[in-house]
Amino acid sequence: MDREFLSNQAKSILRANWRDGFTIPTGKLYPFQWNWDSGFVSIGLGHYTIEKAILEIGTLFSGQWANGMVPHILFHSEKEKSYFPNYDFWESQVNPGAPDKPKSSGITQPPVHGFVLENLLQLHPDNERLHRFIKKYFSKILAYHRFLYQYRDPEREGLIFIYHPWESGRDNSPIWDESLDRIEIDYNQLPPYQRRDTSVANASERPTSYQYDRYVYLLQLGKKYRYDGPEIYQESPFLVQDNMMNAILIKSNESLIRLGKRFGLNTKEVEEWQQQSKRVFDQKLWEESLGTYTSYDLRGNKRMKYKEIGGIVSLFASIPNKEKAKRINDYLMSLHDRGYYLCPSFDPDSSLFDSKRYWRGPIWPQMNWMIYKGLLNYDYHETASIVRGDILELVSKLGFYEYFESRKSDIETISKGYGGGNFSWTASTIFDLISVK
Ligand code: 9WN
Repeated sequence: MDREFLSNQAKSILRANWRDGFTIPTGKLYPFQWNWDSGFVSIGLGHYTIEKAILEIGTLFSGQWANGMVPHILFHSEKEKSYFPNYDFWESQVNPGAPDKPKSSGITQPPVHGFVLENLLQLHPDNERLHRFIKKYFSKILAYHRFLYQYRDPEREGLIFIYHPWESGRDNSPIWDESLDRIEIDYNQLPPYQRRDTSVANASERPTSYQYDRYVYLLQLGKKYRYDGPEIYQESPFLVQDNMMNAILIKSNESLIRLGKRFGLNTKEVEEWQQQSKRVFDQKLWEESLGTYTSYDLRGNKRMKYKEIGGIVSLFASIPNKEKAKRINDYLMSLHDRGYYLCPSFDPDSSLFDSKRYWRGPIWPQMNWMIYKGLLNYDYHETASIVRGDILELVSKLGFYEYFESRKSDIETISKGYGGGNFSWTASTIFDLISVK
């Protein structure tokens, strides 16, 4: 691995993807600002321009709704038409608390911003501008978490739900299949639409039309109820307490508590959420027979019994005790020993595994970044170094793609990664990982 070459390339990708105050994930496929992408990007930017790192998050929160939600996409340009569903399909103005500008989607994504700000502070402990930013944005992030606990946890259980696979960040993971299969599409009711992604990326690496119809169905359901109505909880066929969404929320809560204490801000509310969430996550989602944390299907009233990458992110949020963490670590090492790059996004032993298709098996850089940090929380240095080394090797060999092949045996026969190229979170997380000596 040529460290200097990689970091120069990473920097030039982040520069090229920078727009006016934010970074697009990749030129052709995703031409707007995405919520959790922006968080990861800010960490990379923080290494060489704290001003842009701050601006990235500031721009994202300019799209925050009055109810506290930070949307999963901000459509800063209304002229850019190359993405579906665009702002005119989402119609965020159905919710009176959605800002008129920027236009946005109506759903959210994993709330990474608390831990992102803490990471920036670790990089720049004495930067006064960053201190001021954190003090100001603390309450905005808190309002976002409050939205999640109020609107997405109506029973006040301590775990929040998602009602669209796009909220999970792991769009077409096989864990969603059963919930999506519940949806009967009436083609007289489904509005006509035209996908854009398959004209930019290889269709065999993207979700199928069966899945896309159901994504559109759920979007329409959200829109019908202004994207935050209580009817969504009552009616949505897709209603899941996602393990990763909740683990990331817990991780960001933890960061907010530390940041709040550092800057003398009130942390009472977030400490209360945190206490309950951490305990309930561990009790409700751990599946002993699989040795991992699952997601919970609120519609089907059951754990979704799959081994997949979301459960591993629990390490990043310091949720499992030592015994549980050991089972997760042993599992990762067994995959490594059997010729997989770490960490495949889905269980290679399942018939639903696909090492090439979106979220059904490939390796994702930002996931490796979180899992690397998570393993270090438990002193699993060897596994952590494999997780870091594998993603650096994949990017060195195949380029700064969105995601990568997970079978080592297949790697000699391919010359590039999958999905979008010159990808921002790939550049950003690689930048951060190579800064570790
Ligand atoms: C829908 C931007 C986003 C990521 C998601 C990833 C993919 C979008 C899509 O791209 O989702 O949000 O059109 O497939 O699954 O995690 O934030 O990079």
